[in-house]
Amino acid sequence: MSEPPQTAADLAVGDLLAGFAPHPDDAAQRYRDAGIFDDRPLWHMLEQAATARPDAPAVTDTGGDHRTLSYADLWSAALRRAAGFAAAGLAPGMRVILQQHNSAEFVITLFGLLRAGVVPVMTLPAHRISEIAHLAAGAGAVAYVTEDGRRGYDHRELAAELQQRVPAVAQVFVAGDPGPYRPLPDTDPDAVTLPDADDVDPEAPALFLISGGTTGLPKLIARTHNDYAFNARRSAEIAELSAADTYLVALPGAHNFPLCCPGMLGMMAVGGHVVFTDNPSPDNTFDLIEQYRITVTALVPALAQVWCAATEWEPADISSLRLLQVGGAKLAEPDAVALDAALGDVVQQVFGMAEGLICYTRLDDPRDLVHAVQGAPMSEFDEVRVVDEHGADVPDGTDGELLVRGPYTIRGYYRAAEHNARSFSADGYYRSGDRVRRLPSGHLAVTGRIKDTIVRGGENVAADDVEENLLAHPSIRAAAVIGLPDEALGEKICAAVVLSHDHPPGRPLELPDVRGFLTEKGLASFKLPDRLVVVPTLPVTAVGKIDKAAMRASLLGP
Ligand code: OOB
Repeated sequence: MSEPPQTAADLAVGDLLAGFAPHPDDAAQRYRDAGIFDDRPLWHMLEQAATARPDAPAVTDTGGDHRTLSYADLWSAALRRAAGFAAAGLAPGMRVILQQHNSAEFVITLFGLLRAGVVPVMTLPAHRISEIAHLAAGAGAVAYVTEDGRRGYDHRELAAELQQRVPAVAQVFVAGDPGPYRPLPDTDPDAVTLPDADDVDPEAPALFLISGGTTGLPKLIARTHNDYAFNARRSAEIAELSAADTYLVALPGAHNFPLCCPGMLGMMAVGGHVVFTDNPSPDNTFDLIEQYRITVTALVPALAQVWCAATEWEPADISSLRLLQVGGAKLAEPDAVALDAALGDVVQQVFGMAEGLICYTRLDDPRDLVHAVQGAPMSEFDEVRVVDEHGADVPDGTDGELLVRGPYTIRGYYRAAEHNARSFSADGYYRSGDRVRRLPSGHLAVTGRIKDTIVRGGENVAADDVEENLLAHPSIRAAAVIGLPDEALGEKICAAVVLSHDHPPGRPLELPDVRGFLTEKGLASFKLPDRLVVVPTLPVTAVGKIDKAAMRASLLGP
């Protein structure tokens, strides 16, 4: 007797799993036994909220018409979109590049894809052809879901280039004016067959996040139904979210932080209201906070600093804000203190990564601890090690590299065997590349990046060491230090700085001033910058991390 023919879904799911590194069975069972893995598809949380609180507001757009969808509206829109994708031939297990700005449409598309069993690759609006083509090829994507040119960049042009470079991307769906492509599809869900919850392997990838590395091309991070749902639920617990909360998505919604830490998925887990904006500047967001009585939001440190300053002049009443999460890059202690003073003890530090581990300061931690550390792991099942350059554990209070393994941390990047051999230990720990110090309480302070060093004349100089000392200069508000090629030294130290408001206008800040200051602070002479550039702002990546690759490129010239 011959085997039954394989369906498109069988083939696509098989292909999805090729190159995916799952949790070992015994670990997954342990997490299941502990209730961490609930063996449900990720979309279950929206379906459940739509059942429990159908009429409650789920999502609001603030870009155009301030449209609000209830949970029942959102779920039925997601089902129609799921049916549309299924009718267009997208089968469960297939991968699709998703690139849409913060909006209700973005959530409808995301849950439409999830409900159809299609696996979205969560790219950011700022990604361009080099990243999108790389991610599409790496994921084996068969479609690109994006938007028209109304937001200052025409993604339909990117689509044309993408289909040339990665012909497997056979279909393009466009929000707004589709041009030569297809509009976002919506169909009667009764007209097609969508997968049942039982058809979904909860240990298989539900979606792909993009690694936040600031050098090289991004890598694909497969997050499973089980691990990502836990990420959302546990984060919501720590933030003490309830249906009474309103969360403002001000960072790009496809990033792990506003998506799931707790972000919009955490809010769905409790049936709260999510408000979207594309414009995180205080003149816009403060009005939204007042209008919607926003209680929680998430920012990167550079934006948080802007918000802090704006409390001086923005008239809007933002007293509803009870939790301001700051993460993605290190929040300097004085900035944390200033934020709490300006906004009323609302700061929560978040140290997280798309690869998994999320650390939060807790709502009842003493404020001076909240200001000084980046958080403690969210789960007791997180296995954190801090190791020296030989891989040996260091005692608490000593700097070392953070290694982590646990229920929601990946065991390998997707389809990246060579890279995984370097980034993961044989026993499954992810080598984060972050330098941290652990306190006896379990809280972590991030002290830098392991590999962010400059080798100057044979001496190793940690960039963050110089940066931290530069920040102590009264004229310097922000600083980034990179190595530039030098014939004599191998590398020389270049410091890019942004002047503070205290710097006397009209007087340039010169290299000898800075070197003198650092010498007085006791910095070794080989760590002193060889070159100083004063810049209006430091270049940042799509999610606000200092972009040292871009800095290097602009300082080296063409
Ligand atoms: C978040 O995720 P990614 O994947 O964009 O970037 C992760 C990296 C970390 O390995 C670390 O180097 C840095 O970003 N980072 C921080 C930090 N939070 C992230 N460095 C110092 N202090 C912090 N608080 O950035 C991310 C994901 C989920 C929640 C929050 C941030």
